[in-house]
This record gives sequence, C-alpha cells and structure tokens, in this order.
Amino acid sequence: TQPAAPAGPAPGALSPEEVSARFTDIFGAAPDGVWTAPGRVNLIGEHTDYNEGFVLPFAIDRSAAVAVRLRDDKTARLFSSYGDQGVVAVDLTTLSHGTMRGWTAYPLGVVWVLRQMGVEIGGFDLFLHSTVPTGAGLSSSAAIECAVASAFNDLCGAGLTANELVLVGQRAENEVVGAPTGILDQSASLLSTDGHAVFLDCRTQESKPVPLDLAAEGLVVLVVDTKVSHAHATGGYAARRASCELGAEVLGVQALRDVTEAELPEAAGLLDSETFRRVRHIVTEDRRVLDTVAVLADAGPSAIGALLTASHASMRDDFEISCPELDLAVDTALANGALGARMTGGGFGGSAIALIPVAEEAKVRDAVVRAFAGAGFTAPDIFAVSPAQGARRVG
Ligand code: GAF
Repeated sequence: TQPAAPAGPAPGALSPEEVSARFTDIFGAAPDGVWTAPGRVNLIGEHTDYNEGFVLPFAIDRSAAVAVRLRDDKTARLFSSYGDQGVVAVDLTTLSHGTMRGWTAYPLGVVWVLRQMGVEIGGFDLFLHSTVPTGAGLSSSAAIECAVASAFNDLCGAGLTANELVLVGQRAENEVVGAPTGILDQSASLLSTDGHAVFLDCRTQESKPVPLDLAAEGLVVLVVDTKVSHAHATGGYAARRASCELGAEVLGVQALRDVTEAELPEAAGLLDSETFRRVRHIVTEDRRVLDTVAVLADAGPSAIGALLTASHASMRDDFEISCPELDLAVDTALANGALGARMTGGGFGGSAIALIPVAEEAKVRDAVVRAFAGAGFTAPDIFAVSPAQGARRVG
C-alpha cells in the first residue's frame, strides 16, 4: 500500500496565538483562554442517534476556535470572523430566545442552557473563528457549541463531564436554535480522539474509540461538499424524526433501537409503507454500524466500503434524505475507484464521503468535478479529512 500524505492545515486556520491576538485587537485585552472543537463526518449510522441506536463518527481537522474573557458586568460582546457584522453586544439580564439571532444563537444558546443549569456566567467577551464550512453537513454549529461549552465549563469551574457537555450543546440546538437533532454531532466533537472514530451507543452515551489509521492503509476519506445547503430547523429532518417516533409507537417499543431485523417482516404488516421504509432504514443502519465496527477490527478500513455504500442506498431509497447532487457524488466516486461512498449527516444536501485508495484520489476528484459540471450543478468543494482530536483548551 502507498502511504497517504498527511492533510495540511485547514484553509483559513489560525494558531491559538493568532486567535488570541485577534481577540486582543478586537476587545483591547488578552483573553482568559482559547478553546477549539472540531466538526465531524459520520462514517456510518445516520438518523440512528435520536432512535437511541449506534453511530460511528470522527472529528475532522476543521474546527471552531473561541477566545473568551470574563467581564465584571452583565454584558456579552461577541465577534465572529464568519461575516462582517462587527461586535454584537447583548445584555445578559434580558437574554431570551428572541435576542439570540444568527450565529450568536449558538454561543448564546450554550450560555443560556448553562445558566438554566445553575452555572453562574456573568458578562464576557468572545471571539469565534471557524474553519468548518457552514451548511455543508459537517457540524459547524456543534463545533461552536462544543468550543463555547468547553470554555465556560473551564472558566466557571462548572465541572461538567464531556457527556454532560454533549447534552448542553444538544439542548442549545433543540431549545434555542429550534432544530430537533440528536447527540451525534456534539458527541463527535467532544469525544473524538486523534486517529480514531468514536463508536457511540446513543441510548447509554457509552462510547469507545475505534482506531482508524487511514494513511497506514493507503486510504483517504474525501468529503464532497455539494454546496446544496440544508436546514435542520425545518422540514425534512423533523418529518423523518416524527416518522421514526410514529413507527416506535405503533410497534410498541421505546425507540427503534429495540426493533431487530428479524422483526421487520411483521412490522411491514403493522405500518403504512412509508413509515415502514423509514423504520427499515433505522433498523438496518444500526446493524451496519455494528458490522462496520466488527469489520474494522477484523480486516481494517479497506474492508468497510460495501457497508458505507449500502448505507447510502438505504438513505436514498428507504429514508429518502439524499438528493441528486449527493447521489451523483456517490455514484461517480464508486465508478472511479472508491471502495465505498455515502452521504453523511442529516441529508437533504450537505456532503458525501468517499473512502478511496490514495492512488485513485486524483481520478475520483477529477471525475466528480466533471460529473457536476456535466449535470449543470454548482461546482462542489472536495477535500480530504482525517480523524482528529476532539474539543480541548489550546491556549
Ligand atoms: C444531524 C443531526 F444534528 C444529528 O443529530 C443526526 O441526527 C444527523 O443529522 C443524522 O445522523 O447532523
């Protein structure tokens, strides 16, 4: 096998010292600290999280960095390098859902949840710089939530565990942003370790690192960001979650995690055909996650391709959360040497991943770019990712 070259720093990445210096330029004094939290790709296990099932994500080498300094008053001042919006000042004594808008809903949402939990947070200045592309299905919002939650956990001595911080981020997403999401993204961002995927049981929050040394196997995971943006606060995501809850209710189980593949024929007789297909995706996807973990241990990453591709077919045909751009990315990658490929994340746009021998990488990239141009789609952004370290203090 041919060893892969390590991926370089993410475009636009700043060192912790640079983040700290930017903070000082903006707010006129040095921060109390700097924290980072990564985005993620999900290797397999989609929409299984809120069905109390299994997921296998890994953090990617693109992350959100926040520098924070506590203030003596009740004012929050926030600045992000995302857009040219300048400093946003918020009076924390009147913090409510209505005052948390745009990107500030993520850091302020986390602060709101922590305060609801009794963590005493007064005023603060916060600078955010992220290299996780937004709207690409790579958990840019969870990266912000987890960096901010880690910062205040440390600065305010809250003493919350990583699993508790996962739930803080999820509550911010559910209750403030309004997206009915599960714990996949925050878990990946907080629990990942360098060179590993995280195998997570979403019912118990038990997790274990699974070695994923792609480079040693001469493999690369390419992300194809289709540029079709998705929004989980509305529409399809919530509808899929509702279908799953209906399925569990009709089948008389706490969650679809409790349905086995052997029970699917019987379930078909009890459910309408659309709900049945939603249920079948979840039940088979849980099994594919377990199979992927087993195959990784026995035979390594070059043997998991068929499971990834089967997962995509299930999301396309049964869960119906793919789109023409994602299908084209997957099909083109497979036709040009990928061992497996699938959409990743919530769906309805966002990104696909492809597992590729390094020797085929250029061919796959070129073929996907040409296929998108040929179909009249917006040019995708294609880049390699490797399993990275989760949230931590860096300065
Ligand atoms: C989004 C959600 F935020 C996650 O909780 C998860 O449900 C995922 O979609 C689908 O697996 O990323």
